[in-house]
Amino acid sequence: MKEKATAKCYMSLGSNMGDKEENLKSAVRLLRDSGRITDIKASSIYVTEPVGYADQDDFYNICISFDTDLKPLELLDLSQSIEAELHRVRTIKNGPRTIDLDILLYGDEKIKSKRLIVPHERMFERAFVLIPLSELKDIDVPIPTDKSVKKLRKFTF
Ligand code: PH2
Ligand code: MG
Ligand code: MG
Repeated sequence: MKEKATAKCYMSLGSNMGDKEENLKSAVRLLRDSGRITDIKASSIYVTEPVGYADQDDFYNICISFDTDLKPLELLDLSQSIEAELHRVRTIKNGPRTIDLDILLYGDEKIKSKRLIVPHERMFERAFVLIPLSELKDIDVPIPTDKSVKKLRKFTF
């Protein structure tokens, strides 16, 4: 049988409400359990100061890489269904959330549609994205970074 074409993707995940580490684990397990995502690799967990809206708890952030046969908008749909399942409620823009899944890179595609922009528009200015991502991909991380991003421990799911 012909193998389905897959793309290598990178995602940033963040949580700053409830059991943050468990929220990250649940999200990665739900991605895996979709059956459409293979070869998941995860960075360490980082504790990061909120960027943007400041009056909220610190985040736990990770990055993951994986292969998928989902098309970009299908991957976005899956991410948003996982956010809904983990009880993310959208209130304040950039405010507290149980889980946020952001597509950073999808193969080497450049996408500008109403729902999705890839590469993620703000990824190159965010230390909480670039530092975990640098564990998975050879990229330049600008230093010094503006906000505190501290490695906490290895992440397993
Ligand atoms: N996500 C945001 C806004 N600010 N700050 C940190 N430290 N980590 C995040 O994941 C984060 C943020 C919007 O999604
Ligand atoms: Mg985000
Ligand atoms: Mg998001």
